Amino acid sequence: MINAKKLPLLLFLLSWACKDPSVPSPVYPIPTERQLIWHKLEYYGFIHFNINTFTDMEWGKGDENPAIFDPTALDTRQWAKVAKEAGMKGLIITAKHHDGFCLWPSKYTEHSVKNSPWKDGNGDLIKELAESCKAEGIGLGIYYSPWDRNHADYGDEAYIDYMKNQLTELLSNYGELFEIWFDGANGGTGHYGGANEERKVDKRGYYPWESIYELVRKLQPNAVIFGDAGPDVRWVGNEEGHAYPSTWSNLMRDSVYAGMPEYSEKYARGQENGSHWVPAEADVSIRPGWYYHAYEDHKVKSLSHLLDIYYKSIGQNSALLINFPVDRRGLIHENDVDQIMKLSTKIKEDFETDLIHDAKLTASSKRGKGYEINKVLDDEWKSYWTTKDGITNASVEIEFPGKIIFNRFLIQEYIALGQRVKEFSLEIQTDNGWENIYKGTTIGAKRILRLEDHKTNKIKLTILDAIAPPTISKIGIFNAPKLLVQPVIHRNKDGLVKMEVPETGVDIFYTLDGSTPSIPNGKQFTKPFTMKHAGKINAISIDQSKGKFSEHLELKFDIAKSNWEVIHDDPNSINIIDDNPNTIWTNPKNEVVVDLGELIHITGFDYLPPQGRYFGGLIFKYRFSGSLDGKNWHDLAIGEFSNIHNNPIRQEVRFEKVQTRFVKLTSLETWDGNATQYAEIGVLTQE
Ligand code: FUL
Repeated sequence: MINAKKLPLLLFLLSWACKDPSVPSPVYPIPTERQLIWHKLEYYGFIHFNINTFTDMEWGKGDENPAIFDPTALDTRQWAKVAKEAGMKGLIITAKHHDGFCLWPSKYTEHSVKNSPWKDGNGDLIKELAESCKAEGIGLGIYYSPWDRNHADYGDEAYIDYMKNQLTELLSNYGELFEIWFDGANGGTGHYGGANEERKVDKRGYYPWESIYELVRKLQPNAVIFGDAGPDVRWVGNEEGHAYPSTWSNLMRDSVYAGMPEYSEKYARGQENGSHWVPAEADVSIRPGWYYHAYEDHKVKSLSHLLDIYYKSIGQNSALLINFPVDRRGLIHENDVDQIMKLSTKIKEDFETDLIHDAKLTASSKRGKGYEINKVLDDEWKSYWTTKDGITNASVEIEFPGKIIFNRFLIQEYIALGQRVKEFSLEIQTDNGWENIYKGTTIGAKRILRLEDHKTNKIKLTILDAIAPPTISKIGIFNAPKLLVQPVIHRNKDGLVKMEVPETGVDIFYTLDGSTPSIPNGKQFTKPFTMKHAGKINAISIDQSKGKFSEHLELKFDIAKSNWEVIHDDPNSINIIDDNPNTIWTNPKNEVVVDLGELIHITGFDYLPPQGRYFGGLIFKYRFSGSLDGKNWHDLAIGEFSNIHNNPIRQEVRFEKVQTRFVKLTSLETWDGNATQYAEIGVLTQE
């Protein structure tokens, strides 16, 4: 019998037991509201377009004549459309780069579009882009270089006023901005109003960052500020676009300053015990350079490279900022558009179906109502699973009605309460029990594991260690289709042929008779083989489980260079006949002789200029000669490689069939007057 006197106490105890569990306490540091909004952007674009586009430089000196800024078909709407269609949430534009040239008609300088022929000096590129971004529903951000190689006062107090005045213009006149990007490169040689000297600044003390940040906060309260040291978003420490398997959003911010030499090594990964929330942003250009150079038209990153960047940035707790070097017309080049669209199609494909919705989830620790494990299934950040206070080790079993195949595992922490997970593992159930397939460290805003195919009906996620009870807002499981790109084929000097694809589980089929390969017609590539003669290799990548295949690749090879010899003492001269496009030779003389090892009929020759990012000595005017004995020479071709400096691809020259044993390539003139460089030279034997 219930004692009536004790009833109030019992009711109290009952209501206490049924009470909703409390919100887990935050683990500091935590993101600000503006950082949380920024986290959701995840992927946005960079535009490098400026006076450098017209000087073909990466870093302008500041002495450029604004009259050269003259795009012929500038269309900021095209930029915004490309970004939007690619899935990007905004664009950041180089309003002023190190050369000081301004894309808006700033009141405070003559080094700007107002003195250019573009729109007769009446144009305002920032305004045009702001309108285009608005029309496409994406955000706008501003890159502003603190270093200014044009300004006479750079290095003095007066320049700081100039900087603040310019920032006031940029932050007041173009609507809401989502990010202000301060570059870490600071001080060095420059024009500086005609002084033409080197100016070093004290990286810690010269810029009054606190008052600059105050100005940004006042004029753009919702914008995040990017810099090596944040304060809101930090540099990832490389320009290759990747974060790290362990990436913390916490940073010892007060120990970092812009342009510090040890930053990449010591701070770029963040720190578990970092004092401030300063998440990473990975920046990378879609081409080798940040600015447009026609000679990089054939160097736009491949789909497999871009996909790698995506998984290593967004998939490793970082935002991703991909740069488009807008060309001299004022457009994102067709090649860049093609590649970025391929990336967006592939990402959509990879995450099309989340298999987790068919599964039953069980968590080892339950906090209670409002924090159940099924909270990881929706797309709402604010709904998350967490454990009881004090529990920092817990697991989740994900059970499917039957066996599934998966190769991507996506997980997100509810970062509004701080980044917590320090160590986790992933297991699958096999006939022999649980098998570990991954052991990792941080998760953060998003972690995506790019795995091999695994077949199972049960997956177990274990949080092995965390700073505080884990708060997991999303888990996703996907079976991404294989990346089916053309195989990469390489034949070495001795004629050994190798073929590669970027993903496991993809097979290569090829033919040597010129026909298109397929599964019945073609041989599967299993190991390198030798092909010394001239011929064609046709190859495709096939995902046999799905019956899907890539576009086919046809490569023509001439005779292998196995018996060839460069007649020169320099051991590096071999680089020009090693059939490796990445090795080069710089020839102090202007001619080189190659012994082909036997008498052969040739119908032409080819020259591959150096393929690295920085090169010189490209042959402009040439003479190609042949000899039976290496002493008596006769000219076979004389001519010029007219556009090689813009487009440094393989050059092929044909002539009447002739028998020869020695060949000589003479560089009558190089494009820049420097000593001749070669990646490869070869002969053609086919008609
Ligand atoms: C660097 C700059 O020096 C490059 O030119 C480029 O703008 C890149 C995004 O940042 O620090």
